[in-house]
Formats: sequence, structure tokens, C-alpha cells
Amino acid sequence: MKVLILGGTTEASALARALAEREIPARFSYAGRVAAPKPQPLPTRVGGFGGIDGLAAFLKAEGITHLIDATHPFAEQMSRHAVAAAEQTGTRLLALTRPPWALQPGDDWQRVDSIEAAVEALAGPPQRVLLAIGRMHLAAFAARPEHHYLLRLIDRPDTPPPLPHHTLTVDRGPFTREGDLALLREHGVERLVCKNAGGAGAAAKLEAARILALPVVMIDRPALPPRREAHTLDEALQWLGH
Ligand code: 3Y8
Ligand code: NAP
Repeated sequence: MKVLILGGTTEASALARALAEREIPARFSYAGRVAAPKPQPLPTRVGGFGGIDGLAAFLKAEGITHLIDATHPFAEQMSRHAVAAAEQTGTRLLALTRPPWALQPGDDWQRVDSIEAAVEALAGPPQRVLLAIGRMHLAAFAARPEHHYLLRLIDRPDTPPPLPHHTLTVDRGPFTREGDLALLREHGVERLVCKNAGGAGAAAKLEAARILALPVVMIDRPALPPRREAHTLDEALQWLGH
């Protein structure tokens, strides 16, 4: 058995620890999105594979028998490539993912189905908005320059985002309720925009928004092709026969 974990989430890191402890032969893979990704207890590769064929070639060359897609629910292209490459090479595939967040009493969500729809949802008088969606999709919000955006990024960007009124906070999760409450209060945030990532690592801002009774524009996750899914580490270990 030789496992490849497509990582980048809290669950992927927990799985990597579990495989390393059990001395199951495994490799870990990052896309290379951030300057210094968290070190993993497994041999780690960083960077794209070069599309479906690149991933298929990697699976064959490395003799991978089990592919676990533990990427983020919004990493749609990687997940589609994993399904296609596993099919092409006859590699067993499991997606280790987390259920979407569900509305709780006291939540004030406006659900949208895309980043563009989230931009549309911000129509109206200027507000102070926390954009907790990372770096890759910030440019879309230049269509609504009237708001003051609080941006939470992992790395300080080389060039400032194309948003005339913004404050940058550089921080990497997992986040805490106290930390996010303080952040929202300190910056007088009136509204949040976030992705329905699920999991615990990014949920703190929702708890803080609930306490402060702030509205949230919640971006639903993209549809993914059918594949075998697990929501817990134990399910993944059972699937591996451990
Ligand atoms: C490079 C690798 C671990 C994994 C930790 C999780 C939790 C903290 C919360 C907010 C939301 C956001 C963002 C976020 C969280 C965890 C998890 C998660 C959201 C790292 C990491 C990599 C990335 C990539 C990065 C994206 C960005 C998204 C920031 C490591 C820290 C907003 C997603 O600057 C960039 O280019 C950032 C790009 C993709 C989304 C975007 O569009 O900008 N994640 N995040 C992975 C790679 O190279 O393969 O260093 O740990 C991982 C984590 N980020 O092991 O503990 O499990 O989700 N990541 C979102 O949820 O909306 C922050 O600010 O409240
Ligand atoms: P994406 O749009 O689905 O993937 C784009 C391309 O990036 C893929 O086709 C692949 O390139 C490469 N890639 C993505 N994940 C990879 C991985 N783990 N290992 C090797 N190559 C990878 O992906 P994304 O949304 O940019 O996410 C990139 C990474 O950040 C993933 O590890 C994901 O788990 C993590 N992350 C993403 C989000 C988010 O909001 N999207 C949030 C938290 C963490 P090739 O086609 O060249 O193989």
C-alpha cells in the first residue's frame, strides 16, 4: 500500500499524522499556494501535477495504490482531476471532506452560489465588510469599491488588492472565537462574506458573527463529481484497512 494525500486542510493534516504514526507508506501534496505551508510528518511535494495526465503519471511513477483527496471543498478543479486520474489509472480514491456548515438559531445568512453572486449581494450603502475568502478571488470585489473591506490573508500580497478602501490582516487559521470576536469588534465589521468551507478551522468567524448579530453572505460550495466520501479520520483509516 502507498497513499497519496492531496492536502491543504485541517483534516489532511490530521490524516497525515495518523498515517505517519502507523508507519503507513504515504506522500503529502500541497499546491504551493502560500509561501510557507505547514510542515507535514510525511514526504511532501509542492506544486501542481500538470493536469489530469500529470497526476495520472505521478500515481503510476510513485506506485500510489490509494489516493485520498483531502483538499478544501472549494478546491473544485483538484477534486475533479483526482476523480479522472484515479479512474484512468485504476487507483482507489477516497475524498476526506467535511459537511457544510448548517444555519444555527441566531444566524443571519444570505446564501449565494458563487463569488460573483456574493459581490452582487453587497449592493447597497457603503459598509465595513470582512472578506474572509482568502486572496485568490479578491479582485471580483473591485466591482463594489464603495465598501471598506477587512481582508484576512495568509501572506502579505506583493501588490495591494484593487480595493480602494481596505485594511489587511495577515493571519493563518485555525482561528478562535475570541480572536475573531476581537477582530470584528476592533474593525467595526458590519457584514461578513465567507465560503461554506465547513470544518472547525474557519468556523470561529460564524460564531463571532452570531454573537454580534452580524449578517453573513455565505457562498455555497461548488458541486463535485460523484466519488466515495468520508467525513472522519476513522472512516478514512477503515477504508485503508487500518
Ligand atoms: C496552501 C496550507 C492545517 C490546514 C489549515 C481548513 C482550515 C486554516 C481556514 C478565514 C478563512 C480560506 C483560505 C482558510 C482556512 C485552514 C487550513 C484553512 C480560509 C492553508 C494552506 C494553504 C492554504 C491555501 C489557502 C487559499 C485560500 C484558503 C485562506 C498550510 C493555510 C480563505 C478558505 O494566499 C492564498 O493564495 C491562499 C489561498 C487557497 C483561499 C483563497 O481563495 O485565497 N486556503 N491555506 C495549500 C496548498 O498550497 O496546497 O500552510 O496549512 C490551509 C488552511 N487554510 O493543516 O491546519 O481546513 O479549511 N484557507 C476558506 O475556507 O474560505 C481562511 O480567513 O476565516
Ligand atoms: P483548485 O483550484 O481546485 O486546483 C487548481 C490547481 O492547483 C489543480 O488543478 C492543481 O494543479 C493544483 N492543486 C490544487 N491542490 C493541489 C494539491 N493539494 N497538490 C498539488 N496540486 C494541487 O485548488 P485551490 O482551490 O487553488 O486550492 C489549492 C490548495 O489550497 C489545495 O491544497 C486546497 O486544499 C487548499 N485550500 C484551498 C481553499 C480554497 O478556498 N480553495 C481553502 C483552504 C485550503 P495541476 O492541474 O497542475 O495538477
